[in-house]
Amino acid sequence: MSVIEIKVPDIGDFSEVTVIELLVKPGDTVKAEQSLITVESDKASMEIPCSHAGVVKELKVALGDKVKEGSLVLLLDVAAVADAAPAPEFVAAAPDEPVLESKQAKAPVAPTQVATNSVAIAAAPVSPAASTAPVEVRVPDIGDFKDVAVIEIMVKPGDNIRLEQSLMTVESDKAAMEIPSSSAGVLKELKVKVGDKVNIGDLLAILEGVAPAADTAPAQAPASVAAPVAAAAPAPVAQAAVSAAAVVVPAAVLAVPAHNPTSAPVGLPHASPSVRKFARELGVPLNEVKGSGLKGRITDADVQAFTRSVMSGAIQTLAVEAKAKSAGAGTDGAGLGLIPWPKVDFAKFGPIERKEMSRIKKISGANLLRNAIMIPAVTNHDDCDITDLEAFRVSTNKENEKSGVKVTMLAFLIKACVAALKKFPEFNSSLDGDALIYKQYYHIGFAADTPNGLMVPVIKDADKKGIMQISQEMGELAKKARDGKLSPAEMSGASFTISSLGGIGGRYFTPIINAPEVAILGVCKSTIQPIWDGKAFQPRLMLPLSLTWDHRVIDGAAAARFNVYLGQILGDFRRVLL
Ligand code: CAO
Repeated sequence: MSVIEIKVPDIGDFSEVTVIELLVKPGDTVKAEQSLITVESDKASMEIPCSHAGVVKELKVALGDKVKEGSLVLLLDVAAVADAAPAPEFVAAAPDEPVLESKQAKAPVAPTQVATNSVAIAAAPVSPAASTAPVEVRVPDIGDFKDVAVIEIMVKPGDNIRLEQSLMTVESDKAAMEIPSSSAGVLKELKVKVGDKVNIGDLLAILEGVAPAADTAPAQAPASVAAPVAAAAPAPVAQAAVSAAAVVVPAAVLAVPAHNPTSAPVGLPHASPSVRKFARELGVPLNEVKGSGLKGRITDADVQAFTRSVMSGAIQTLAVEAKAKSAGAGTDGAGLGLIPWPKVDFAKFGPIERKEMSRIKKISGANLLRNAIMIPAVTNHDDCDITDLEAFRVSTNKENEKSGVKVTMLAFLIKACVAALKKFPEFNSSLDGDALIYKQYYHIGFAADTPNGLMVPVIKDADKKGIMQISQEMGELAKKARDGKLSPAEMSGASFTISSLGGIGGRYFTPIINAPEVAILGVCKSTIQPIWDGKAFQPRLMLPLSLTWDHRVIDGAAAARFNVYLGQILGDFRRVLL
């Protein structure tokens, strides 16, 4: 008997997660990669797979236990199956990267929502020899996503395809991913078209003239070595917004769930804490939502679908019942008591075309709706004089023409906001029940307009960066946003957001707070205005500001002071140094 310990692998950013499901018991024979337990954080549930084949000797966790990376899950007798099937050699997958399954490399099932470092492991592929035989490229393991839509095809028959070259983009309700090629060669035939729905293992393309082994991974990757998984089996690149690892959603549009200390009482519908919280925030009665996840588990998408159907009046009777129930007891807001969304046959009035909104728009819509309804938001408008700052900006750009970095007003605004956030810390806080979490970091999100919808990349530690560095990072992040290549990490963690329409136009607007942040600054186009200096009107360049704030946390006076202070800094940037 040779017994080894199976431990919780690197589970990303989660320090402690709860065991919510035991999928094996002592005596069970398990295959390598077979899921052993399901764990759940406030953001995601994930299955922990087994790194070896063997027989379960003893479980070391029970339902409800809290575990973290390195916690012992079970003891496994690997000798029991050694004769029958020798354990494969493994390489570690990169974090958050589902592993590609190709003909040469059989990848294991990645944890449900968060891929891991040490357990999402791929058997080392056998390098293909130089060959002209057709090779099939199939959908790799893309995690917990089913029926993902092909939204873009980047190659065409006849193209020379490199190993790992992106072939197409697929999109689920949580993320868009590029599917890379598992081989090099000439594209003989595409087996899918835009709009097709695909699943793991589906045939995507056929390549011919497969490249020699030099292009591919070594045949024998050393056991348990953290080799870049791309070399062995390219991983799809999670792009879009959406917190693929669990709640990978656009930072702009999906609030990171606040800390929820209470664990689920027994008997509640099967849903993770974050989904329950999301449902609570939208006033969705979870026991009326049909779960589409594993074993009927209710997902964010189910809650959103329920909300949409209520809004469209599809289940009017429920609304009527809810209203009837709340009558007499007074409305608590959960039942909202709204009349159904108007259903109009527009075709009666003229020609129409119906187009599905992008996934990002759908997700952002639900989150914007929640934020708009749940936050008692007020917007203060103000103007500030940026005449001198603009002159400085223009001269800075002239001096640094060769650097390739363009400084726009937004970089100065980010820096000025950091100074204002330091002076008025409640603007850099989040509500947590009856308490406020004051963040001691200054991560500033900025709204970026992209072809797929609104994205919010985040400049991390803006207080520690200069204007040039902020400008450079902004340029890179804005480009990634437009190309749909932002990683979840690049969109998370903002403590305050700026939405600048200055490059487009307009005077003022009322931006919606990106919960759980408590304020957002909207900026429009600066214009020359006649400003009275006590003796005469002077032509001054005035920048319109629109600060939206959460009245539960911030008072009107503080908001006015914030804007005034911001204006003073932008009027004379030397104040940042004070
Ligand atoms: N007043 C006058 N001009 C301004 C300005 C302002 N407040 N802000 C920017 N400009 C100018 C820039 O100087 C630049 O001029 P030049 O081309 O002559 O140099 C031009 O407008 C374009 O700037 P930009 O938009 O490319 O750069 P930015 O740093 O100001 O903004 C980004 C970057 C990514 C934020 C912006 O491109 C964008 O996507 N804005 C839209 C954000 C949005 O959609 N918000 C709404 C959210 S709510 O739905």
